[in-house]
Formats: sequence, C-alpha cells, structure tokens
Amino acid sequence: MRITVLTLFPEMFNDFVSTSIIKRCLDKGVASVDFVNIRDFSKDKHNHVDDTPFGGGAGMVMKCQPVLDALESVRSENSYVILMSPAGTKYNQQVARRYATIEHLIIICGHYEGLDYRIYKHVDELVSIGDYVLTGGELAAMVISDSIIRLLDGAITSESISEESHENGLLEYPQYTKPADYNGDKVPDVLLSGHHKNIKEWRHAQSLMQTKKYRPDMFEKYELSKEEVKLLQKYEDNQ
Ligand code: 6GU
Repeated sequence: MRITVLTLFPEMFNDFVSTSIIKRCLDKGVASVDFVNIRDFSKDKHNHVDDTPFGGGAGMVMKCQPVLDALESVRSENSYVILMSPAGTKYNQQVARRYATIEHLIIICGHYEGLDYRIYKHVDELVSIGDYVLTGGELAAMVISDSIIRLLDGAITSESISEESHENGLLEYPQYTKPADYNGDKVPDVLLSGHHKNIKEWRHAQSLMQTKKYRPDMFEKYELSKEEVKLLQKYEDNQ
C-alpha cells in the first residue's frame, strides 16, 4: 500500500516514519509513505498558500490552486482521497480495516481556519479522529497512517491483531510479564499454570469483564453467547 500525505509541514512526520514498528514496516516494503509539500505548488511570488476569507472574519483560508494542483500531481485512478477535518466522519478500527485494503491513499492535511470549500468536491471522504479541534490535520494523518500500516500483511503477526482491543468488539484481556511477584503484587495463578485451556477461558472472561467495566457502551452493543453469559457469571461470582 502507498500513502501520500499532502501537507504544509512534512517535517512533522520525520519521527513517525523513522521510529519503531512503522520504520520497520517501511524498510520491509509493507507500505510506502511519501509527502507532497503543498507550498511547492504555490504560484504566488511569496509562496503564499492561504488568503483572507471572503465575507470577512478571523483567520486565513487555504487556497484552491496549491492544494488542487498538489493533489492532481499524485492522483491516479487507484487513489482514494481523504481530507482530515474535525467535521469528518469519526475514525475507528472498522474504517482502519477498510482503508488497509486501498492501493493508494492520499491524505490532505488542512491548516489555518480551513480550506476553501471548493476543494471538498475533489475528495472522496472527510475524516475526523475525534470530537476536538487540532491546529492541523498532520497529527490526525499520523494516527490514521499508523493504525492502517500495522494492519497490513507482514507488519505484525495476525494473532496479535485478532486478540487485541476493538478487533472483536471487546477490549483485550490484561497482560503480565516477569516478575511473577512484584513487591507482593502477584500475577494470577492461572497464567503460571501452563494449562492452556484454562488460560484461554480466563482471558476470554477477563476480556468480557474489562469491557463491561471500562467501556459499558461497547459491552451493551456486544451480543453475548449463552456460554459467555455463563462464563461471566462464573468469574463475577468469584470476585
Ligand atoms: Cl482530522 N483535523 C483537525 N484539524 N482537527 C481534528 C481532526 C482532524 N480530528 C479531530 N480534530
């Protein structure tokens, strides 16, 4: 998969592409990420990419020409174009899985007070990462790119994806590592037992209980099987 980011601040992505799992994925060719500096497309002698809003008001608006010329320089039939905007549809793991199937994702990062509205008809989708306002779309673009890249074949083992929070409508079970006793705080016995069936059952029950406790909204949507109802009862009675 290829991701192209259109931004006025490509340097914001330096650490993102050169650190940890994302770096390894890019080195391995699991995905490629490239950047287009929108300012390079300015035709203005001062390299301006924004101007004052028609009708007056505070702030500056990004101009059509540099943004749309930047977009056309990288767009092809296989491209899907998203615009980072607090007005967009809310991003989640389901959307991440959908984007992970796209051949070429183009992400436009807005800045200033916004973009000229005539740009909107050139994009396929507006995307927001949550109900709060950022100064620009770059952090949101990193959030989205990160969550997509880790889902691609070869990024991480598929087991760690299928077991984790949000993949199956539940939060992940608690994890522990050595030492088994940290200043008197002990790891649950079952995890030291080597009994795989019991461990699996414990983890599933914990997953249900964590979700019920920390994300009652998710738990309400989750359809418990008869076995899960019994499992939950068994573990909750033992608490
Ligand atoms: Cl995608 N962009 C900006 N500027 N603010 C946001 C956002 C995006 N998502 C939430 N807040």
